[in-house]
Amino acid sequence: MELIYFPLKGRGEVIRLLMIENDVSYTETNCGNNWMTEWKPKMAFGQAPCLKDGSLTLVQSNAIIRHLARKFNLYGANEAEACQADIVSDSVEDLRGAYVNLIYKNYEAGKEDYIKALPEKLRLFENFIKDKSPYILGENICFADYCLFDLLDIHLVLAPSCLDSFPALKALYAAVGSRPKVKAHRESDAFKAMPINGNGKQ
Ligand code: GTS
Repeated sequence: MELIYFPLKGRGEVIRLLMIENDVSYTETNCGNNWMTEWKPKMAFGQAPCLKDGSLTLVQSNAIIRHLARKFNLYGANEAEACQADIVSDSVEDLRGAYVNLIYKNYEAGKEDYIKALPEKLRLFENFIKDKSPYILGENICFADYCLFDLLDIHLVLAPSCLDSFPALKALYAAVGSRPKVKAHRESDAFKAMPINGNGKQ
């Protein structure tokens, strides 16, 4: 596969985790050079990431994530489980949207209020997942676990104590983070050197 994206964690990181966990051999193409002139016009909706998988060219990070989830059987064992996974991943997307807005549009003025309002938002995730462990659906990991893991990861950088009152979220974060391939990836120099966001704020 080929991941075309900026050299950022950003919306690429869940895609990377899904490929790494499933032993996909992939290359990364940095679309940051000549983005406006060369790359943006090639993207169906003018944005990256883009994933090429054989004859498929996909944009929209969540479409890419769901494609990989179907391909690697990470979409739950039945309709009820698939719905749970969708609910969590769409809720992750809602909070990611607020996070991206803060980072790119209102960081200095908005950070304090954002962090103040964060527990209320994380509490909803905690309540939704707390009956199952260690993953959202119980023993078997699904794609939304990676989405939630990455969301928690970027929020831990913004607000290092944000999980202190949320044991289920803490447990999920630890469970995904200690999976051997995830752990090895996160210990790599390339991962450590890669910024979370494109403007240096985090
Ligand atoms: N809904 C899209 C998705 O989920 O893929 C949003 C993608 C998006 O916002 N991409 C940004 C982009 O292409 C980069 S990043 O926010 O993921 O870092 N920006 C350049 C542009 O010209 O819009």
